[in-house]
Amino acid sequence: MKVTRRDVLKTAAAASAMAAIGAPLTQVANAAANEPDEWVKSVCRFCGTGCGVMVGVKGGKVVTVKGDPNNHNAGFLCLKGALMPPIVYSKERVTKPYIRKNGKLEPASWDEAMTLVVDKFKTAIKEHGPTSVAYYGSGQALTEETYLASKIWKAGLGSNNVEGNPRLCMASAVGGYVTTFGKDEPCGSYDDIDNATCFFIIGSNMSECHPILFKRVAKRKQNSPNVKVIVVDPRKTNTARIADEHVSFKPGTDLAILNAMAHVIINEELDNARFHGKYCNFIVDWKTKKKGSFDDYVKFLEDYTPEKVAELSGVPAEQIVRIAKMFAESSATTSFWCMGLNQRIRGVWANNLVSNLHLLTGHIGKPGASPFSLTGQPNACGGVRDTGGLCHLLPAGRLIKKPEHRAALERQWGIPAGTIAPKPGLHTIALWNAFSEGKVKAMFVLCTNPAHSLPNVNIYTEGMKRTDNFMVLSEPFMDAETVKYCDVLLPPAFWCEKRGTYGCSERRYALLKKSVEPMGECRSDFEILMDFAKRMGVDPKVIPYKDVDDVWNEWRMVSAETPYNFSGITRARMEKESGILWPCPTEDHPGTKIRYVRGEDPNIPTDYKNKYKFYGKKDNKAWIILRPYKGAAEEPDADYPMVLTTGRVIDHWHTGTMTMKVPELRRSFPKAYVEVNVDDAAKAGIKNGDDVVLETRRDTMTFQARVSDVCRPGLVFVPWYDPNLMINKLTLNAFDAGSKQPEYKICAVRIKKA
Ligand SMILES: Nc1nc2c(c(=O)[nH]1)N[C@H]1C(S)=C(S)[C@@H](COP(=O)(O)OP(=O)(O)OC[C@H]3O[C@@H](n4cnc5c(=O)[nH]c(N)nc54)[C@H](O)[C@@H]3O)O[C@H]1N2
Ligand SMILES: Nc1nc2c(c(=O)[nH]1)N[C@H]1C(S)=C(S)[C@@H](COP(=O)(O)OP(=O)(O)OC[C@H]3O[C@@H](n4cnc5c(=O)[nH]c(N)nc54)[C@H](O)[C@@H]3O)O[C@H]1N2
Ligand code: SF4
Ligand SMILES: [Mo]
Repeated sequence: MKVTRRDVLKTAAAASAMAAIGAPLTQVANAAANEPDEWVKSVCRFCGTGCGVMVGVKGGKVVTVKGDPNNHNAGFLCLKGALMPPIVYSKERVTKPYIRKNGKLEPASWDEAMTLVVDKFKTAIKEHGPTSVAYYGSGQALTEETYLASKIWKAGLGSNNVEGNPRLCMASAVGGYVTTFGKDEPCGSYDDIDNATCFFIIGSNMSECHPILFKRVAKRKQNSPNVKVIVVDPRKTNTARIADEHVSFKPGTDLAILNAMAHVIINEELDNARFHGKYCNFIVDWKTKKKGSFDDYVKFLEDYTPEKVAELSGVPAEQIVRIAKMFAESSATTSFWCMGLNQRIRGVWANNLVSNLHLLTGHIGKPGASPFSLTGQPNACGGVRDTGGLCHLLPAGRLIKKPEHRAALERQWGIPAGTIAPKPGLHTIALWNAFSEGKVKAMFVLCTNPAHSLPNVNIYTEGMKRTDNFMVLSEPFMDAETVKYCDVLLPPAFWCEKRGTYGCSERRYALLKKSVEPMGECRSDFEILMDFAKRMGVDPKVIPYKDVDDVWNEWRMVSAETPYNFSGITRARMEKESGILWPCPTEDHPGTKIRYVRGEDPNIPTDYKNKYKFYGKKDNKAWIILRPYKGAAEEPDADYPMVLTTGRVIDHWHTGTMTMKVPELRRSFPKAYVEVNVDDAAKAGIKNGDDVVLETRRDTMTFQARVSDVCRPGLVFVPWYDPNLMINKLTLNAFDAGSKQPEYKICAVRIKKA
């Protein structure tokens, strides 16, 4: 049957609207206007759900995509995924290198551009030492690209200044998992959705940010009416609309709510003493790692009675009791969380507190029961967390600061002992502060748009304007904000124009095959980084790669000695299969859906004495860490009486460089706005559509009001996708002491009608 583009979009538009409430999506892109010559297996460019896509190619061009029926998304895609092709051919594509001359970007040859880049990096290292150069990458770069960049800097240039946007995104989740379990990354898989009888969704707007996963949750609920959904979010999001219990609270007080739930669970004797007695330690003081007893925990929780917490948080005590019982009494509870917990100055603590509930009740390590942190970007788990693309990490969960970990990598990489510098590099905010202060001299920015995405961004764009520092940017679109500030602009191959892997939220790694040739003079980020390293004189032994497959095979080898173990995830398997979940020690291993459980997790001997082994910790026990409630960095006060929070909408991706190019997506959200509660609006005399001035201690900006019941009173929300209304001029750059992740989710603001 011949189907027109209009038909596709009609279905797609309906699908987009319905995705928000979890109604079934049609396989929109299946109804392709053009029947392609070839379908190439790949992965969606956008969120951490990691949907498999089939890229339709005709005459050497991408003409359409459809969902991969063999991947976890079972052929479904959301609108963003379905509408990727026009982005590739945008008129804004950067197709040749540029050098800034007298303030203007002028076309240059690759050789001119790279000669200048290398000259700046070499001069910086010569005059100011290796810590004056940095790499700032992305959870959207391919695994092989991030692994390579991290190795070039740490093993080749002697600089541990390797950072990227995952610091803004997943750092608190890493901190949470590592402190609780001793190892990063979720222990369950997406299949848990089909077995859970209670979903505890906190600080995640899944329906808009992980739509295809949310669809699976909604389907589970629809098919099994006993399944309960709890949504803990100060906004009544689309996710909250399917909830049995929507818990709205004063932003930031969810730490107390989580402790109050533990209080209720113990009070009602709904804890699983057999589980936590055998498999958990209670850590009463994180600094000294002092172990205590269950009784110490009970005592600690006395401060968190539902009544006390009701007063603090604004949640009725009875609702706290109800959700605690729902969580504990279900046969299998899965928690999902995302930036509402991570982007907080107590992000790591918030992560610990969710895991505490799972450990207290034993809702872990069985089908349908797991504490599951949703990853935002398509490869934040993959490229960055797993292969060590941050300033304190080495591949496979090893740490720069540990001599034995550095030695292990030096041995595996065949480089002289002592090559890797012992001191971690600068974390993202410290790094951009140092760049703005002229202390870091040369920055390589790749696959991220920091001039839009950093918090309190005016400071950093001022810093980017300095003439005594240097920034090279690899960016496919001329209208990306950071292009305004770079000294050299390089044209990268985009998504389907290159080959490599993404690792999504559930530890699933899948291959993106190259579908078409790169446009113009574009080169893959792998090729760009290899060229850079060679010109920098990095020892060929450090970068012995012909192509990305060589990098992948090295990563398999490097991971093999660790519980990550990718040995069995060969390129040949990836070509055929639609993603494999690590650990996967052998070529005939199916991949791991449940970690830390004997018989499921290949890291545990089949004759191990116990069912569970939390091998990330020396004593094989998970840690229930006693974390108190602490407020936000900038609480509302008399001058700035309201809370500003920021986040996402279903149809746009981050800084809008890609989704703003798709007419259908742009039309649905053309411009940023401010969500105001009806009562607050009435008090301030604000009507729907009025211009409203938002003022924080950083900056002032005007947005159109959307008056609704989505935000609770006292809270306003602004989506951050709009380059013309960058809310990050107003947000705060305070960060979590452990994870160094900024508190994008809470700052103080005052609003008035314009
Ligand atoms: N459509 C779309 N999808 C995306 C992305 C995108 O740009 N667009 N980006 C991807 C990326 S990288 C990420 S990290 C994820 C982010 O995915 P999410 O974290 O789900 O999205 P956000 O909108 O940033 O924030 C989630 C929720 O946190 C709530 N929140 C605010 N303050 C608090 C608080 O104090 N406590 C709690 N519990 N909640 C609070 C907000 O009201 C909001 O609904 O999305 C991924 N998916
Ligand atoms: N206010 C506020 N700010 C936030 C957040 C928030 O919730 N609120 N969330 C934070 C989070 S969770 C995240 S993850 C960050 C994301 O922040 P960014 O990473 O800065 O945002 P993106 O728009 O995803 O930027 C990716 C860039 O890479 C380009 N690109 C696409 N493909 C390629 C490629 O193959 N190679 C290269 N070299 N470039 C490519 C895109 O055009 C785009 O400019 O923002 C953070 N900022
Ligand atoms: S849910 Fe995420 S991965 Fe799946 S199609 Fe949509 S944006 Fe892509
Ligand atoms: Mo993110």
